[in-house]
Amino acid sequence: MIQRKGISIQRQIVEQERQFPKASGSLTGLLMDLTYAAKVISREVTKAGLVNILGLTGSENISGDEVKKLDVYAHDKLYTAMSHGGHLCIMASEETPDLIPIPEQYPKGKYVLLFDPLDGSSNIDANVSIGTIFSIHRKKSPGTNGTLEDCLQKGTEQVAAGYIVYGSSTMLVYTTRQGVHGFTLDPSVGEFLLSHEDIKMPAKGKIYSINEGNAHFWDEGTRKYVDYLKDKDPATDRPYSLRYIGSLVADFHRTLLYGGIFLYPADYKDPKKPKGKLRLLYEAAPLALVCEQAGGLATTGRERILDLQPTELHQKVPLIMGSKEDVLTYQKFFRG
Ligand code: P6P
Repeated sequence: MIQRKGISIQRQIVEQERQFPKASGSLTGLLMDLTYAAKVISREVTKAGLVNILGLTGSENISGDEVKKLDVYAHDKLYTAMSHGGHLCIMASEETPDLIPIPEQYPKGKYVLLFDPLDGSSNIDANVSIGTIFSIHRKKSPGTNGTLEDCLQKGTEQVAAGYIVYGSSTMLVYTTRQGVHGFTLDPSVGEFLLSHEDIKMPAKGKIYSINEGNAHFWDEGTRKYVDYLKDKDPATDRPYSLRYIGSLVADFHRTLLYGGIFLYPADYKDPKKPKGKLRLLYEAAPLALVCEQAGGLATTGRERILDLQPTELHQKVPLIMGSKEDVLTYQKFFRG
C-alpha cells in the first residue's frame, strides 16, 4: 500500500480527476483556486491578533492596506481568487445579498460556487476556531451566464463541498462524492498535505453539541432528546458530554472526527413560525454532503437536508447532523 499521508492536495485532486477520463480538468482548476484562497485567508486569520498588536494607523495597516473586517476580507480574497479562473458561471456569498456575476472580461465556466467566507467570525477576537464553507454545483441553465436557478439546486446535486477550519492548524476537508479527505496546511512549504484520508464518522458518539441557552425555545421532541442524553445509562454511553464552540465549522469538524451529534434546531419563539438560524445553501447543504459521505446523517428533523429544494439564496433551516445512530435516535424523539 503506497504511503499516501503527506501527499499534496494538488496530487490527490489530480489523481481523483484521472478516474474520470472525460473530465475537462475544470473542477480540478476550481479546487486549486480554492486552496490558494484558503492559504491567503489562513495567513490573515492566524495573524489577526498580530495586526492589532502591530499598531494599525487608523483604518490602514502597517503595509498601507485598508483594514477590513475579516469576513469581508475573506469574501474579497475568495472573489478575487475564483472570479478569473474560467471555471465558474456565477457565485453567491453569505456576505452579499445578491448573486455575484463573473466579470465580463473573464471567461465563464460550467460550475457554480456558493460560500460562507468566514463563518463564526464574531469569535475571532477570542481566538476561537472559525471557518470557510463552500458548495459547488454544475450549471443547469442554458447560456454562459449563471442564474439564480443554478444556485437554487438541491444538496443532492452538489458536485463537491467542503470547508477550511482555521484553528490550531488550518485544515481543508472536502468531498467530490468519493469519500471525505482532510488536508493540513504546512505553512513552511505553503501546501495542504493529506493528513486524514477517507474520513469515516463513528456510527455513534458520546458528545452532543447545542446551544443550551435556547432550550426554552426548542420543540418538545428536542427537549426530551437532550434530557434523554443527560440520563445515566452506561449501557448507552449516557450521560453524553456537551461540547459547544459556537462556531459551526469547528463544532462540525469535531463531530466528524469524534462522532456524536450537532444540533441547531428551529426556534419556536413564535410557535406558528419556527425558524432555523443556519443557511441552507452555503452552510447546511455542503456540510450535509460531507457528513453523509463520511457515513453520517443530516436532517431538519423531518427531512434530509440534501433533499430540500431551496427557494431563496439565504434561506435558513434547522440543522441536526452527526453520527448515524445518534441522528436516528434524535428523529424518534423529534417525531414523537
Ligand atoms: P448561537 C456563528 O455566528 C454561527 O453562524 C455558526 O457558526 C454557529 O454554529 C452559530 O452561529 C452559533 O449560533 O445562536 O449558538 O450563538
